[in-house]
This record gives sequence, structure tokens and C-alpha cells, in this order.
Amino acid sequence: MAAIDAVLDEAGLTNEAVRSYVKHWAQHTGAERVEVVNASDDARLIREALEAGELLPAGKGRYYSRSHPKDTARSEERTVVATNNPDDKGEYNNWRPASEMRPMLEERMAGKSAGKTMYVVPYVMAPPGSPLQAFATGVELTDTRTVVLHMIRMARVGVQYVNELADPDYFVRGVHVTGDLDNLGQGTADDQRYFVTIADERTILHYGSSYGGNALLGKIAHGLRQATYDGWASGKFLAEQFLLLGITDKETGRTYHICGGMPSASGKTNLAMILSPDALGDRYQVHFYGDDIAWLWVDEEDGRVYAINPEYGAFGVAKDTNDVTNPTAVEAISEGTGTIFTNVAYNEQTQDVWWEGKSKTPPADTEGWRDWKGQLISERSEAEKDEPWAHPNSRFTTTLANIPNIAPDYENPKGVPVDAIIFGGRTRDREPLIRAITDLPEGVYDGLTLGAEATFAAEGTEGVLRYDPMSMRPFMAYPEGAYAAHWLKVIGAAKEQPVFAHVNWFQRGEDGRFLWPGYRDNLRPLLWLMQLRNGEVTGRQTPVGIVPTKDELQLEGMDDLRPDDLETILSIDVPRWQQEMAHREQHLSLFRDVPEEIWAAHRRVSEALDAEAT
Ligand code: OXD
Ligand code: MN
Repeated sequence: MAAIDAVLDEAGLTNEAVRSYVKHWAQHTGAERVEVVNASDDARLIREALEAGELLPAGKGRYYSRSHPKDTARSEERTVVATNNPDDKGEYNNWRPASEMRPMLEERMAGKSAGKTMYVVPYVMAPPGSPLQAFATGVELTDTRTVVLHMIRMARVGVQYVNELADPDYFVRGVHVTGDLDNLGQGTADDQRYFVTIADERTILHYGSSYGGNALLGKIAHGLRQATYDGWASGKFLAEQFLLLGITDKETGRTYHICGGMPSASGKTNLAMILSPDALGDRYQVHFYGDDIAWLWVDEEDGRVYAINPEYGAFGVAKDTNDVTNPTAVEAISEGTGTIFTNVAYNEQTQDVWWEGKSKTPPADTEGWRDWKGQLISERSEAEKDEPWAHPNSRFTTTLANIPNIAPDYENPKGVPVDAIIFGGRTRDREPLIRAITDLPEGVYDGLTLGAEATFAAEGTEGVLRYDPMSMRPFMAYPEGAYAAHWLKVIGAAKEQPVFAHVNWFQRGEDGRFLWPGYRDNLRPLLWLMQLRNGEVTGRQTPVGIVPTKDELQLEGMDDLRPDDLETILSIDVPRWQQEMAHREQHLSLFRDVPEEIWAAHRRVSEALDAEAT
């Protein structure tokens, strides 16, 4: 204990509540030594990780790591939200009693960091000075150095954030113990892993993984699960898996901010980092704020909805990132950015990295290339030859400041006023390019019925979406009915309501081709939405919202867009929508205490569709 006190003194960590928490867990996990981390330790920790072989150099100022092959993604089955109140059980939060989970995790973690360093990572998930800062402060204890290096990129890290707390005891306590990854039975009936957020005790206990989505406790467990629970319990805010971007119209000088959610594999990061299409670039400048999390609240002074991105970096999926899909990301992970790549392919001779979709075909000369598991490509057997080089969930981790179109005010603690909240899934038919919703309960209803096509046969039935309410299904911390009511309450308190919209870039023709080119052209429907909000266009009212008329969209430079395709993506397929309404009814019925306003919105849309059909 005296040794730990000396380390904490030396680090200037003065918060007594943090100190006793550190001492308790250091003793419990059996860590050999304790080290307090500040962001300024990055260069030294990188050096140490290179020396230890945990990182390999990937060109100047970039690094490469491989995770354990059994540890490459978030595990939703092993993720639990625990509280002391059985009423907190929802459909998606895997609720368990805190009294069961805490001792179970304590037992699993006991002595499991023996021989290791326990890093103490104090952080804040908000731009400093934010009105939500009290909810944003936490301390992650981790026994893995690469997790620390990711945390430094993804959160603001330093002892000052915990020393200065108004209530020294009010911080999220996160404990990450990796465990013996060779022997955790991952994915078997005897799976030892558990990723538990004890939400009403503001404690996060994650055991059995060092993959980012399970181990970066600031980001996913605190930034989403804990924060969404805190937002509800305090009545003050929403924490959502949302992107956040700004569009400045240089002609009028006005700036708009849009946030919104999309289920995985629906292009959220690409949209968050979007640039103007060339033909509109002189007029519109797009700024990036965030690609994965937004916290929203209503400012008491001006009554508007404000948003921040609580993160400090981007933890993006590498697959398919290239100059066409996401040129901004390509620049953000270029040499000199300090980016850490995980589970992409790596060339040990040239220190180059590659992933599927980085270029059309893999490097022709395979010399020196190893796949994400470390196997030489040149030594692959006939059976292995077509396997991907990179893991499909391989990642890049880079700080926001590296993103070339980062908004100049991204660190403004006041956040930005929100003009629109959008939802978008991957849907091959039915969903038009964009439909705007001006009514709050109907907007919230649309978010709750968000989904994307099942991507694997096993996951669902064709034509039935895998519903992912507000893109929060993996992060829901409390019951969905209460969640809907909280949304209505928070956004309903705003004097100026944001407009809602549903977008879909993925409609296909009968021959399977995409009807809309996507990527940078996706800005066009968003511009229309802002014009609608300003009263500059009126669109066409349909049973499911307002869609643009053909001539309202700014289509300059889209000479290849076929008029019949445009017609299709701006029209409503009423019979398909009627089918969808039945699925939605089933989906919403899973949730208890769904507010009557939401059911009323559902009935209104259904009746309007029926009226249109007759
Ligand atoms: C996720 C992520 O898993 O953002 O959703 O990494
Ligand atoms: Mn995410």
C-alpha cells in the first residue's frame, strides 16, 4: 500500500476517493505495480510497447497491433447491464441483478493481473467545461498497455480531470482485467468473459478481452451504456450512438448541425466524415464533429437542443476505407498521425498495412505480407488462399485533431445546436432516399423502429429488418418504453424542435444495382432537409413523411443518375410499407410501457398508408 501511495503522490493524484479505489483494485487483482497515466505519457508508452513487441511500426508515426485471434469484436451475449432494481430490466439490456454480477466479476478478476502493471487512466468523456462534465469523468484501471494507448487517443486523459471534481466521489469506476485469452472459452458454452456495467453504482467491470470494443471502457461502456442510464436517472440528457456533423452554407453564412444514428454497416463513419460533392464544394463546407457518440441536452437559456461528441478520437472499421468511400479518414490515418491499426494485414519488410477494400485487389507482390493472424500470405495453403487478409472488424484508432475537416469549434464545451436528427439503415427497397418528419412522437417512433437488413441468413428473415432502436440496441441500459418517454421529455422541452428524417442510400434495382451512388452525394438529401427546415422547399407529404420532389434536390454534377431510379427512390411503395407496419407492431410490442404518443404515431402512419392504398 505504501508503494502505491508513493506512486499516486508522485503522479499528483490527490482525489482520495480515486486513491482508495485504485488501492482496492490493485490489491484485488494482484497487480505487481501501479502506474498513473497522463496523455503526455504517450510517446514513452509507445516506445515501451514497440520494445515489448505489443506494437510494430507501420511507417512514420503509425503503429500496428494484432489482438488475440479469439478476441476481435464486441460480444453482445456476454455484455450485461446490472442494477439493484429489477424494474430496470429491458428487452435488450441483458439485465441482471447487481448483487449477482458484482461478486461474480470480483471472483473472476481476483489475482488475474498478477505480474502485470495496473495502469490508472483518469479521463473525461466531454470537452472540458461541458455542462455534462460531471457525468463524463471516469477512471479506467487496465492491465494492458495497448488499451492505455487507445484510451489516450479516444478520451481526454490526465489526473487533473479527477483532482478537480466538484464531488470527488462522483466518477465512473472502470476495471478492465484481460485474463488468460488462450483459455477463456470464448464463444463456447463455458465462456468465462463478462462485460458488466453496474449502472446504478456507476461501476464497469470488464473481464476477458483486450479488444477495443470491450476494453476501452471510456468509449463504449461509459460513453454509451453508463451515460444513457445517467441521462435517464438524472432526467437531464440523452447519450446515443450518433454521428454529428456541421454544414456551412458559404452563400448565406449559416451553419447547420445534424446528428443521427445508423446500425452497424450502414455507413455512419463515412457519412460523419463526408465532404461536399465537387459540384457543390464552392458553396457548402462540411465539418466533422463525431462519428459514433453524441450526448444531447436542452440548453436552459436559449431552449435549443445541443450536442457534443464526448470522444477524443475515432475507432473506425478499416474495411473498405479508401479515397472514394472516405478520403477524410484516409488522411486522418496517414503517416505522422499516431494512428494505431489493429488486425489489418501487415508487411513486416515495408511496414505497410492493407485491408480489404483499401485497393481493389491486394498487393500483387506478397513478399513480407502477413494476414491479421500473423500468417505469411505466401505460405497460405490452397484452402486458405481466398481468406481475407484483414479481419472484417479490423480497426484504425486516430485522434479527432487528425481529421482534416474537423470542425473549428469541436472542443467548444457548449456543444453545437442541433437542427436535425436523422436515422438511416441499410434497406434494399421501401425506404426512400430521405423522408422528413416534423412531429416529435413520430420522429421518436421512427428512431425506435430503425433497423437494417439482416446481413446473414441466420440473423433474420428476408425482408424483415433487424430492429436496432436509435442504433442503441447493443448499448440500451434501461427499458425501451422508459427510453422512449425520456426522449419525448428531453427533446419535448426544447423551444425550437429539431426536424427528424430517415435516410437510406441503399435501395437497389431489380438487377441488384444501387439506385443512388452514395458517399459524397449523400450530402444532397441533407441539404434538402435544411432547406425544408428553412421553409425554402415544401417537399411532398406522404403517409411516412415528407419526401423531396425531383426538382428540389440539388443534383448538379450527377449526370449519370437515371431519371427512373430517382423516381423510385423518391416514391413510397405503399404495399411494402403496409407489410413493414405489421413487423413494427410486433417489434414495439416487445417493449413494456411504450408511451401512448408513440403508439398513436404508429397508428397514424398505418392509417395514412391504408388510406393511400384505397
Ligand atoms: C462499435 C464501435 O462497436 O463503435 O459500435 O466500435
Ligand atoms: Mn459504434
